[in-house]
Amino acid sequence: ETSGPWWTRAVVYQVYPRSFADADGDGIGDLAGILGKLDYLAELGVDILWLSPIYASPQKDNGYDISDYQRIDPVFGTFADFDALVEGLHARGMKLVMDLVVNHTSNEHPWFLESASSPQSPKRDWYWWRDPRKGFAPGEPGAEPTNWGSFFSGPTWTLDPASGQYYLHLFAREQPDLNWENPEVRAAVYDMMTWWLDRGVDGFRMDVVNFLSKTLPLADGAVPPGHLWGDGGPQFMSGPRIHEFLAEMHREVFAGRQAELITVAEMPGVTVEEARLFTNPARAEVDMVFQFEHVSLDQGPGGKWDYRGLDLRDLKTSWNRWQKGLAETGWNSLYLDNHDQPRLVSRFGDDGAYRYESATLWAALLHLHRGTPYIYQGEELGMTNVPFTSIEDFRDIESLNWYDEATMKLGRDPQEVLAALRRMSRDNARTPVQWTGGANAGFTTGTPWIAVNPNYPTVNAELDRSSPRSVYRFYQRLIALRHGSAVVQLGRFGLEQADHPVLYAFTRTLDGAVLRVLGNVSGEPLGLPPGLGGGTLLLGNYGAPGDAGTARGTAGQGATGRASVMEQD
Ligand code: TEU
Repeated sequence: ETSGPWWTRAVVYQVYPRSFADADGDGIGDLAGILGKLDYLAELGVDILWLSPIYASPQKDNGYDISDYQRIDPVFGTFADFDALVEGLHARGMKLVMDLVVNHTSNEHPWFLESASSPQSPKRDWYWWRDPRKGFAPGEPGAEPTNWGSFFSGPTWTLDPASGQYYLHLFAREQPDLNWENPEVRAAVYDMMTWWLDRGVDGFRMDVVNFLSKTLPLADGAVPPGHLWGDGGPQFMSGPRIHEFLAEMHREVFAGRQAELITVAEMPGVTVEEARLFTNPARAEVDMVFQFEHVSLDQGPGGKWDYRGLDLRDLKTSWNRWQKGLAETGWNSLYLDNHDQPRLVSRFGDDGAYRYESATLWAALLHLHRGTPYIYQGEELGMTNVPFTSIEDFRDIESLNWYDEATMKLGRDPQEVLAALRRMSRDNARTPVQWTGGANAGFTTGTPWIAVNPNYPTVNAELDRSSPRSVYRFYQRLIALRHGSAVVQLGRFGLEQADHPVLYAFTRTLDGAVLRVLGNVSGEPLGLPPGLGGGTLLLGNYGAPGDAGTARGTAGQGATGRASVMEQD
């Protein structure tokens, strides 16, 4: 059997610290809370903990707006707590991956305060400053240097009245983009990364890292129908110098280190062809990418709020392309859930009567592809989307800004916008992890910063782990299967029945061993098509007569296929 790098056998667990576990009762999760759950994670069997940002931050984007890269925000704890977490993880054979957010800082970062202090500031060129568009006065509508729209609604340029210049922010105005063309910026980032590695960190998940290189000169993008602003994506996604920057980062920070480190590049918009280059070990850029194709298949031209439901065949086509594309060189990340996505069992499956069957089916389908699987906190409990009732229930800047833009600028019906938020808002993934059926689901003794999902009495770790139909225990077995099976780790992927609307059938082959995975994502029992025999891993078709599952596995219908994971030779 061939064997690959250690992370081909690893499973990652993502913690979004403010919603994981609160030890000091202020209603916000913290490092001490995570420390108290290390045995829970060790028992699950995960190898790597990816920790979303804990750095000093005004928390406009829940920590993805960093004001000091080398300080821990007091809301999460102290460096003593951090060192205890590193020690606790390493003592259990687990690793710590930190979130690296260096496409932008907070507008309260000293670098930005200095840069914004004057056009003559020595740090002016650490960010993107531009005069108003030719022929426009500062502040005049249309004066923005380009017509790009922000991911969080509105323009990507904000005026600094003192200088009459605009600064660029692909995300919130509180998240100014660093200018990676400036070697001083790159050197400062590399020094900071080295500082964290020296503190015992085992690697980084790099936030929108393919946005670092912008195509120059900055120019307008096409305005998609129904949109207020242009699409700058083609000019900042995987721009002209991105490979140069990532190769330099690898050389300056990682080369020569003996420890087994890992780098995960979050790359919205990355293509398979580009990912082959980014993750080709011979190029020494990054180990694996987080791509976004499969989490946009259920969206129409209006983007994430324009929900169209998922056709399984589109998912099979997309994942097959990524499996084939990175089969020889490179490596896939496997995820359906994270802090930016709604809960998978609600989005792709059935979060009602057949929540267990659906959560376990999708877990098996995901984990048995070739790549490193990522489990987002609560996914291992089958946590679901949240029945938000009003805009006051939301906290996420992306959702709140969209609500304002859609209702105030686009004249959309607030109830329709709320329905879209209920289905796709990132806050679906950010309500507290549900540990028990007790007060606040055992997350905090205080008032949680965002309300606990009201289904916590029936969906919580204590109940799930004592149930004969435990999602947690199913994930445990999936992880153990990956740890022990070279076929699962490295087996070549082969899609079968590509055109079947509700059967997801694929094989994994290595050194003559064949693993067959069969998943019925519909709500109806499914007779297996002829010819699917031989060594199999059977995901049973235990579909119950629930709502008539359609080919489009939309929330509330779809998967009831139960999964039983066993490998037969
Ligand atoms: O997300 C980048 C990103 O592409 C997301 O904004 C995604 O497009 C959007 O949320 C889908 O609705 C990263 C972080 O994961 C996210 O939490 C941050 O808000 C963002 O970057 C800015 O740092």
